[in-house]
Amino acid sequence: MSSKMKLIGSLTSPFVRKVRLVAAEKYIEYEFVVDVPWDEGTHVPDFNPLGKVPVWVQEDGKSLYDSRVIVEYLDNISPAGHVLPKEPRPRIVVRRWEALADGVCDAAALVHLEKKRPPAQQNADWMRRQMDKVRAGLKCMSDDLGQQTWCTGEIFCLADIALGCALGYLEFRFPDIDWRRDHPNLSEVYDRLMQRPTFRDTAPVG
Ligand code: GSF
Repeated sequence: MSSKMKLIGSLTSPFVRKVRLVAAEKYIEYEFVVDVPWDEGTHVPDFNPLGKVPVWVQEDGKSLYDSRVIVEYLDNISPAGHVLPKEPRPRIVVRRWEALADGVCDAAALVHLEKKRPPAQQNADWMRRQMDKVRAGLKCMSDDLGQQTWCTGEIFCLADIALGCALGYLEFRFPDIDWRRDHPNLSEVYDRLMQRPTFRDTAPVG
């Protein structure tokens, strides 16, 4: 018996936001099941052995993860609003943008987790190492974006979605990182992205 497709995730994860944005930009219907993997009674491990969100559950009950696989799946199942180029070379450029933006989120999320530990157990060197990745990643994104409208030029695509999720996550969890001052072009592109209802509807809350 097939049921509606489901997305399992939290309202703050930048990786979950990336999937929500792609589904919204492509008018894909699904049920959003809010489940925070850190919560005591989470069901996430029942759908993803890695215990991470997002997890996409297909009509036949099969789970998909991680966010990059889910995004590629969504882009394939609906002809509307493609977010990934079909041609190999431009496609790789977009995937590298996604890897850079996701990597900034990975590093930032590790620092966010480390800060939840008792102060005596927090490793300053580890957090500094991760924040160096965040800062270097921001500089690379700013350099690569330059003065273009979107990451890969004149067309909005997954690169911009991934970039927006990273910037929105930093704004939400790390207000002390002043990327808007350090990189005015990133500030402009995020404001441009936030003019889209899909971005406003998926901004981190909580
Ligand atoms: C990363 C997902 C992830 O780290 C993806 O989907 O792209 N490569 C994966 N999710 C975090 C929440 S958050 O920081 O976005 C997660 O589910 N962590 C739970 C855990 O046990 O690590």
